[in-house]
Amino acid sequence: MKLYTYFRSSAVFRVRIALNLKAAPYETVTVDIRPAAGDQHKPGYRALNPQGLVPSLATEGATLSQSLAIIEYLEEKFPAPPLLPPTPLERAQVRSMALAVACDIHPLNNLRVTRYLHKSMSCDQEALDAWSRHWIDEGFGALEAQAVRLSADGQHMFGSSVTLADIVLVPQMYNARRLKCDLAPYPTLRAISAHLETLPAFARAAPEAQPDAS
Ligand SMILES: N[C@@H](CCC(=O)N[C@@H](CS)C(=O)NCC(=O)O)C(=O)O
Repeated sequence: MKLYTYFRSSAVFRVRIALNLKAAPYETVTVDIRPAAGDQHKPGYRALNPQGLVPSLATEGATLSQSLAIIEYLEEKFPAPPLLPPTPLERAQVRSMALAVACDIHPLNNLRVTRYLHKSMSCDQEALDAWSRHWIDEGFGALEAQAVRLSADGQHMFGSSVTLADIVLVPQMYNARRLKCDLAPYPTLRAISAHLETLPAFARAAPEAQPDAS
């Protein structure tokens, strides 16, 4: 498998964690998404991923996009260890937390959105940071309440083992710290993330541990 990656992308960070947890072998190709490089917009990459976003995962003669679809693919191909709990109700609870981040927080802070706000709406960096922090704050408030209800040990978003919800939380916490969000109101999320970040699969997936980190 070949993962198209950029070290600081939180969507790719999710996939790296899942690949590590599954001990699935993969190689990487760097797609530098910074405006000066703009590799994601080049025709060669667009042919693989028409959205022009990372991650992409080349596998079995196809190229998959969307981090959660890729992780669900990995879950089916490599069932151990499971990233989703056994019952339909529990799986829906885990997906609900993962989607709250992946659909309702992360897209609003994405590069193409903040670039549009800057270029077309004349927002300066201060306004952009305030925008990003607002949506993280809004999302983390609800996520904290869900984690309080669903975590069994204060170290995992759901129950007492790693699930998809944990895989999505840690990269979003990384973003929140980069944006200097006030995380004091989210003690449960902070404790869970602190624990997860000590696990080798998460530590090896961290942005600063990537060969393209700069
Ligand atoms: N929903 C997508 C989001 C992918 C995404 O937004 N990737 C970002 C990096 S985290 C990206 O490629 N941004 C490039 C750009 O905005 O031009 C997923 O989960 O894979």
